[in-house]
Amino acid sequence: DKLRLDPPEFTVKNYACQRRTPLKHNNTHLTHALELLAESAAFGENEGRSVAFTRAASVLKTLPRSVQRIEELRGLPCLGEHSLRVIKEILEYGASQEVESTRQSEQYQAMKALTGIFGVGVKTADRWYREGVRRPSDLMDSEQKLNQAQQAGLQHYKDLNTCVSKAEADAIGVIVDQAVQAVLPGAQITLTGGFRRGKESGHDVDFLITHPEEGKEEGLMPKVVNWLDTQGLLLYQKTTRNSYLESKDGPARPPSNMDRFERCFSIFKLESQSCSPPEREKSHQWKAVRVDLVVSPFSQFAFAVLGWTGSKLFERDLRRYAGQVKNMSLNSHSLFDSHQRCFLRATSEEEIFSLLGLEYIPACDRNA
Ligand code: TTP
Ligand code: MN
Ligand code: MN
Ligand code: MN
Repeated sequence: DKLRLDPPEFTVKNYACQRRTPLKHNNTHLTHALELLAESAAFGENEGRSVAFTRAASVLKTLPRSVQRIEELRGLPCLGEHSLRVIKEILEYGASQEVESTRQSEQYQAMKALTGIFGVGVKTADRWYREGVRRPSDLMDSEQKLNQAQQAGLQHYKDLNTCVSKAEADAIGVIVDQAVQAVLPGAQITLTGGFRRGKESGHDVDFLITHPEEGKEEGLMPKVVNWLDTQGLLLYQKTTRNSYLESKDGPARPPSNMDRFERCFSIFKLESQSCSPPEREKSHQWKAVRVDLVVSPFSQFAFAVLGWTGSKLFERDLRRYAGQVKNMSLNSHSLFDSHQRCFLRATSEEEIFSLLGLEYIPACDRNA
């Protein structure tokens, strides 16, 4: 048992917000497998199991080199028995039977295809699956009632399942900035989501809009949306107004991880870029791109940027850490200290990390 006396190969902190997770790492063959199991668990509405696999994958992303032997993982957090078994199988045989059979299964493939339709969540996809629907095309001539989002999602299925490039995200940024400046000069837009974390492609483009003069941002979204729509740039949009102030349960305890900013889930009609590739000319000259717009009051901006930069697991662990370790409550609007019974102000992400007693993690290292 000499092995047991050796010091652990790696040390990794418990919460994703306590460690650096770069975009590129050395264990993608393992993390892809675990993330597929996480996705499949989510399709089965087993959130606990899904998060467990996601956490296990995330720990492997922080390791400085590729794992060769299961023994190297001794002492690492968040690696449950099931995840370890899958990792071991892949290290020994090159693949996991469970992962491969899940990948091939009719249910996984159908759920993947159906939840890939904008506006379709796991519950709807699962109901359709039980009614015999397998692919988006099955919905075209079926009796199934589709809401407006789902109709748009089906109509633009191919485009919306083609990755958005950084160049396309930047082109959208130019348009959003034009719209925002036209209706409220001096307003500021910030690219958030995966692109802020340094991703080279994404499933959508996320923007946060604010104005340095508190209050000027009120009612901004409908004006921006109207400007974009008038220019013929929107294929779909659903605007939700700010529900922060009028809610009864107070700012410290939002009902879920959903925030209450004025927001717009949209589909942009993006004209193809100047160097239009030939395959575009054959079909159409534009591409449907999912864009999320969020408006934040200036006083909440730092919390909003932090909350909208992700990754989802990083956000989840930030909030869990705040609650479990610091007895504080963090969301995209504020930080509440339950012990002192007061809100803690911050004007930058650095300040929020510091208030939480955390080392600052730059956006590019939040790819947990
Ligand atoms: P996403 O756009 O879903 O994810 P992403 O940008 O990290 O990755 P992708 O490339 O696939 O687009 O969400 C971005 C962030 O926004 C994420 O950290 C969670 C946050 N968010 C909220 O805070 N509230 C919400 O209601 C939603 C939908 C997202
Ligand atoms: Mn995104
Ligand atoms: Mn996403
Ligand atoms: Mn988004």
